[in-house]
Amino acid sequence: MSKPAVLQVSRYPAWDQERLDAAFTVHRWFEAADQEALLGAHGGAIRAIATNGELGADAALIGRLPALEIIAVYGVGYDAVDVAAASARGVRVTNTPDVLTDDVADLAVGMMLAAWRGIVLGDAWVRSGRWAAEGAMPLQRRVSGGRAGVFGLGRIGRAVARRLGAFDMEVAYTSRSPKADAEPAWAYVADPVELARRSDVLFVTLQATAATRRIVGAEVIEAVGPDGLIVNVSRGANVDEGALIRALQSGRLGGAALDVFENEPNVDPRLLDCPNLLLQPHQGSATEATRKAMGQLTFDNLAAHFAGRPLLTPVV
Ligand code: 8YV
Repeated sequence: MSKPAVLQVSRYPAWDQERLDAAFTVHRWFEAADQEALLGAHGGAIRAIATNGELGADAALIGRLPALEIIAVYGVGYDAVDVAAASARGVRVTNTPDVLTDDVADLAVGMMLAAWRGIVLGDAWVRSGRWAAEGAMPLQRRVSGGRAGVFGLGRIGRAVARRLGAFDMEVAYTSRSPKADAEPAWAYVADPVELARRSDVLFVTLQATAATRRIVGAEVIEAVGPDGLIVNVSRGANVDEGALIRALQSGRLGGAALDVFENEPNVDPRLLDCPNLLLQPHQGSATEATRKAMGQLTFDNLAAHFAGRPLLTPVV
């Protein structure tokens, strides 16, 4: 029996690539010199798209694949997939929830620690000889006992909030509604501006949708304020990057730690000159163990689909 044809939109680690190549006839969109020619030659036979959180699959691509049955996303966020276009055609969509939650939460809390304790500065202080030449580095900010806001109490937001308990932080959160599985000590604050106002650090952990675009705008950013910190591990689109840059430049926001950006991987060059800004290259889930689990789950969803078994982690 011939192997199902898969359009591979994003590059995967070698271990995932081998498994995919063994099970499917894989057409590599990401390295095709002529993507039109690839579609012309194979588009009619392609039954699955294998993609990632950043690249997804838009309506135009979905529309070019008449035999498409499933889109498997290597990532929990599927905002880059046109889910409406897929479900209108009965195309299934899967993602990789749960397996990456701890890693993303670890990085979020790590970025807070790094930002407030000046860990990057401290490293440079030793390496550059400033310690020996000038003495101790400037005093930094205490983390333990602070007030944290978690904007979006989904899986990742909850994992962040749980970790903050270990730092004796006061935790409040915003979600569409109070969450039954929130810990009793976590206060529900419906209004994001109010949440920001009462937070020393605001974690942006909400799933990105059209409705959440730039939801962390000037008003929320300025409510975090000149002594506050914003940590974003969700999607760049959830934050108004222009407003964030202006607030950092003018001191209306104390600091930010960003793992995600509006235009990845080409970040706005103005960010590079902003004070008190910690940058990471969208690496929240990027540990070997987690990426292996994500690759396995992506593959298992595809394999289940073609074997006629229930999908493991369907979105639709
Ligand atoms: C990955 C992500 O960077 O899970 C997500 O939504 O954005 C990340 O885990 C990505 O999907 C892998 O390329």
